[in-house]
Amino acid sequence: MRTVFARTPTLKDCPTHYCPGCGHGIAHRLIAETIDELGIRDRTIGIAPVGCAVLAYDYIDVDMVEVAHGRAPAVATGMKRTNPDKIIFSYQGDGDLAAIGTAEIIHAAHRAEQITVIFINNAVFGMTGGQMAPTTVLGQVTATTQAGRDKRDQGYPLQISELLAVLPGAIYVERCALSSVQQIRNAKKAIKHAFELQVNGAEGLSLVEVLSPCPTYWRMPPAKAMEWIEKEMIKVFPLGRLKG
Ligand SMILES: Cc1ncc(C[n+]2csc(CCOP(=O)(O)OP(=O)(O)O)c2C)c(N)n1
Ligand code: SF4
Ligand SMILES: [Mg+2]
Repeated sequence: MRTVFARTPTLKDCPTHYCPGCGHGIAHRLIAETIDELGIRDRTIGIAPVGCAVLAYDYIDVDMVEVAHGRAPAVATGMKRTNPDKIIFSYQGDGDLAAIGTAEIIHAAHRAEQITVIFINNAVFGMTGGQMAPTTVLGQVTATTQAGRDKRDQGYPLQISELLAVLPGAIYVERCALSSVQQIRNAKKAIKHAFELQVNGAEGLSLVEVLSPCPTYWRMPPAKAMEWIEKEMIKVFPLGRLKG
């Protein structure tokens, strides 16, 4: 029988711990494909987050380091500055990057660190039980906003890509989504471009924000979660290239 779709070598051949319909596995595959297509597996180092993707090092077959919650850009800075020939990427959730780690990502971009950041925005703190994140949209029910997020009590959703795009040290910022085959293809292009910039020695930080489904804590089946990204999330987090 002819193989029409195969596992890319940098994605390990093992089951993941993710819930059915979770976006993390799709994002891992896009990163692994990119690493294989660019031929950089032997010189790439990844940084795994604290969050549901804490075990990313079990799935993406490159050297990886686990760091404290939100601190990936600081660790990536040290790794890239001391190993300029390596390709350094961080993989961070919205709790990790847009809550506890807000200062780290803003200052890493401000310093024009030559790193690649994959920012998985699923609008909740998944790992800890679905609490509100800075990226939770208005009206969204979470474990800590049982009546829906209210701007008077919890403020507005934080659009971190727009914030970063104004910094001169952020050379490429794009937002994409995992809500359909077409969007997943666009996300792949964006992730590949972000890695290519670093491979080519571009002087600055590149970040790809990925709107990613969390059916478990959005309390809906996987197919509905894909629709919810298209209908609700994209209104707040418009897709496209913000910089570069
Ligand atoms: C210093 C510190 N504070 C809080 C926590 C608890 N904690 C673990 S994961 C997490 C949030 C994870 O959410 P996110 O980064 O959005 O990742 P997701 O699970 O949604 O992919 C929090 C608050 C921690 N591990 N360390
Ligand atoms: S809780 Fe959400 S983000 Fe975490 S593995 Fe399950 S679906 Fe994915
Ligand atoms: Mg999250």
